[in-house]
Amino acid sequence: MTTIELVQGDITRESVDAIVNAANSSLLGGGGVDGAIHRRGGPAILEECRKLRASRYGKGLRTGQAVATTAGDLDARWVIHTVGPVFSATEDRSALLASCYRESLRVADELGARTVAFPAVSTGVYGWPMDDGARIAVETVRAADTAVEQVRFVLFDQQAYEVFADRLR
Ligand code: AR6
Repeated sequence: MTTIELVQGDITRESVDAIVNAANSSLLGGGGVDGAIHRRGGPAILEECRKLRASRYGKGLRTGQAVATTAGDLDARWVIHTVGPVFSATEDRSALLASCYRESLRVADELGARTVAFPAVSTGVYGWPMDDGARIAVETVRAADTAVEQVRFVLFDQQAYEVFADRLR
């Protein structure tokens, strides 16, 4: 049984087994939550991302997939990097967004992580509407077959927090 918690704040401040990063396929960092995780987590994360690119992800991590690295200086054991889909008004990409949550939990299970913090994947630079992003996040985690005991959605602002809170009700 996985319990779901909501927190408003900065995900890089969370103490959990694994923090999920809304990355891009290059795995080499970016803005938003990705930039914040690399800044606070320090160079060890990027170093491991580079090694992953050299060994397994030369063409990049595909949308909807997830892979783990060290969490560097963060108060977590691992960062799980996942690549959300860019929102499209003409094409339904929600299965890819659901895959980000499912695959991240699958990787968490492989690692033996029991507590996992997620940001609202794709709802920033990638343009996904918060309400729909929250729906997919909550539905997918609720339906997941996982040994993770606690999922914490960490929402950056009050508005995102309220949208997730509505979805959880
Ligand atoms: N803690 C929690 N949530 C955050 C934080 C934080 N420190 N910073 C931002 N958010 P985004 P995406 C929220 O843009 O849409 C990057 O450049 C933010 O308000 O980080 O998946 C990557 O390298 C939003 O609700 O990720 C990719 O190129 C949510 O996190 C691209 O952006 C996701 O916003 C991925 O875009």
